[in-house]
Amino acid sequence: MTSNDTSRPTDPDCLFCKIVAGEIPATVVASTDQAVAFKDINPQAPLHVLVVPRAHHGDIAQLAAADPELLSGVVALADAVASEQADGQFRLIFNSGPRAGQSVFHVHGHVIGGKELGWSPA
Ligand code: DGP
Repeated sequence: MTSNDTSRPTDPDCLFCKIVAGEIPATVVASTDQAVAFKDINPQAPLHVLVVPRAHHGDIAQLAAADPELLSGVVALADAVASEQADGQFRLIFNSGPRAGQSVFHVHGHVIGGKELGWSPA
């Protein structure tokens, strides 16, 4: 783990840190000084955007413990994207750990919507 010029934790080997830094291309749909929203490369619904904090944290529990205000900023960005693209109705999923389906270990919320969603995801 290192820090960038704004003393934000980053990981030079992290895919999503590279997307946040613009080193790997992604379709960014919204951003704030705290977080970035970009389209998932493998969309599961008409709206499927990932919201990530600019700072590197491994999963949602680590983010909540380290910086609850930043987690709030991530959720607010998810809501803003869904308000613009899905009438403000959305599912926000944070996979946490490999058995829960997490494959990228920079916390990200899946913002899912744009259609009638079924239940259960398990
Ligand atoms: P998860 O399995 O919860 O860790 O979700 C990771 C998501 O990241 C998965 O839905 C696919 C997406 N993804 C993986 N690599 C890339 C990439 O290079 N660009 C984009 N836009 N999304 C990616």
